[in-house]
Order: sequence, then structure tokens, then C-alpha cells
Amino acid sequence: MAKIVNSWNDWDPLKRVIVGRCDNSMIPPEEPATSEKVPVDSEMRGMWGLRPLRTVERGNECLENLVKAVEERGVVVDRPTPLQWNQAIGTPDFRNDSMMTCMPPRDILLTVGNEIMASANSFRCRYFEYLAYWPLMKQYFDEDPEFLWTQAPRPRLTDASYKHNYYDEKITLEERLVRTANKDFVTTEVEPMWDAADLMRMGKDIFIQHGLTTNRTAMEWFQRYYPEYRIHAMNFPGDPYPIHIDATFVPLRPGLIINNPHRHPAEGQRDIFEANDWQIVDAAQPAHDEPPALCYSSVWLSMNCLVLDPSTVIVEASEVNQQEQMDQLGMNVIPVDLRDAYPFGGGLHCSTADVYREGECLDYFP
Ligand code: DAV
Repeated sequence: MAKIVNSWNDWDPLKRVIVGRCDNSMIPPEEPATSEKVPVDSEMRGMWGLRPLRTVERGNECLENLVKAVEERGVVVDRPTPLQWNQAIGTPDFRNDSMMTCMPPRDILLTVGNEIMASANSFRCRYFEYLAYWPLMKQYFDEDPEFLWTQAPRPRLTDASYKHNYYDEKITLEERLVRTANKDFVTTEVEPMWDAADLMRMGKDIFIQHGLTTNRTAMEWFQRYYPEYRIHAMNFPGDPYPIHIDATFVPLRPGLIINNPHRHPAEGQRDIFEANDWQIVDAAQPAHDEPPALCYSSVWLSMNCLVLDPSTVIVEASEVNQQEQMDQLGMNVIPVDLRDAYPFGGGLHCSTADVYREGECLDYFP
């Protein structure tokens, strides 16, 4: 029996990866946590339902581009099994009129060494999304005797999990930034809630963004679950919609991070990197002024890259500035056309989840 699951960071040589699927994707109905994320001026406000089929097909074509690019380099690709996401769901604590999608996998699956853990997302529409990955988890479980198949404590997501009236149509960008600076987010602390894309794994250290999708109780939970790792909270006061660390603070290889120039770490949170001679470089300007239509994310998906090994990176094909900067930083750049997958939840890093990277758990911050 073979070792199938192993990954300690985002840069060691990638050998096996999960790539999402856009099939049956929904724009979910508003609910306490999601309304905070959709900007007031977004064309998606107030609308929900199946995403137009043509955009789903185009999104899937983009994901096929990514599959092809990594398979050509010897990486094994696994795909989730989409559900009918337009079904209404219910638990003893809440009902929701639909689910969302199985994009992007990075939000749902956290790989730490030989363990893949399904997350504790704060969006009700994502409560059952993990089911799309269960056939793969069972396969890994059957084939790899060391694989740990784990589910984080399921949040209840009752009304007590959210601050009500947190969102107000009239709130200005400045007021949002004050909230971010005050670490005042829509989720409460009644239970651990987290999206896997808020975690940045670096061997012995795990850095977790505190924001709209991940709370402090989650960090406390991780510190007790992984007593042998160091858990660090990160805040990025320049971000009015702090959600997921992978368009904000992105490692390319040991010693090098690209950082969104509008979202620098809070006071004191760079210290551990500087003390260990890590370089933190402002990321290049995105090539676009606007995200594509019906997209939740910002133009900074430009920096949401997939590192294949410490000297090779996949960057979105239209993101010419980011490609040029990667090149100057000594990376071999592989462009992949993925922009029409952005509306389904993100860029190259988001659209994937690690299964196997060569390498072991190292201490990069001794
Ligand atoms: O900049 O909108 C997107 C991150 C998606 N995983 C942003 C963050």
C-alpha cells in the first residue's frame, strides 16, 4: 500500500492534487454570514439561483486547462463528485434554500501531513459541501494505511453564531476598515468556525487569518488539536472584506512571501518572518481593474498562484504583471487560462487542495 497523502506547506514539489468542479453551482441565497461578503455595489446582491449554464461550462473548461497543465508535469489529479447544489438543506438548527458548489476545494479541505480535515465553514450554504470530497477521502483511506480522515467539530450555525445587523447598506468603506482594524467581524465566538483557505501551512507553524470566515475560537481549537505546532493569528487591517489568506499573504518558497500591497500584516505580525530573514515583497499590480462578472473575489486573485515546486509556479494567463514579477523573483512561470473560473470562488490556489507534496515537516522559524 502506498503513501497517498502528505503535505506540509504550499511550495514543496506537488505530486497529487484535487481540482474542483463548477457543475450545478449556485449563487446562494443571502444568509447571516454571506451578506457581509457581497459588496454593496455587487451585481450579485439580492439575486440567487443556478449560475448560467454557459458560465459553468466555461468555468469547467478553465479547470480542465489547469488539470492538463499539471498532468503534463506528472502531477496526479483527483476530482470531487458534485451534488445537486440547488437542494434546500436543514439541520436541527437552521434551514437554507440551497447549497453552493464544490468550488473551491481550498476552502473545505485542510491537509496537514498525512491528515485531511474537512473544515467548519461559517456559511450555512456550505454546510454539506464536504460530501463532494467523501468518495476521494474513502479512496485515500482504502489505499493509504496512514491517511487520517478527519472532520472538524461541526458548527451549529444558529443565529447565535452571527452578529445581527452587523451589515448595514449604508456602511462606508472607511467604516469597514475600522471594523477590520478593531477585529470586529460578523461571526461571534460561540463555536469554532473556519475556512481552510484562511490557513497558511509552513511546517511547524500554521498562520491563520482572523476575519469574516474564521474566528478566534477556531485558533484556540487548532492550538489544542495540534499541540506540537505553533498557531499564529494574522490580521490584515487594510482589507475591508478579510476572507482567505491566499490573495493576501502568499509564500513562493522558504524565505519568500508576496504580500498584497493594500493588506500588510498588523503591527508585530511580520516580526517572526523578519527575525528569520524571510523576505516579504509587495505583489505586482493586478492586470484587471475589475473582477469578472458574478465574482465574489477581488482583482487580487492575480496573486492566488499554485506553486508546483520552489522554483515553478502557475500564474493566471492574463496576469502579465504578476508573471513578470514571479520571473524576476527567480521562478519559472507557467501561465494557465483560468479567469472564467474566478466567479466560482477563486484562482489557481483556491481551485485546488493539496494531496501530496514531497517533503517533511520542517521548522522554518527556529
Ligand atoms: O481578495 O477577494 C479572495 C480569496 C479567495 N480564496 C479576495 C480574496
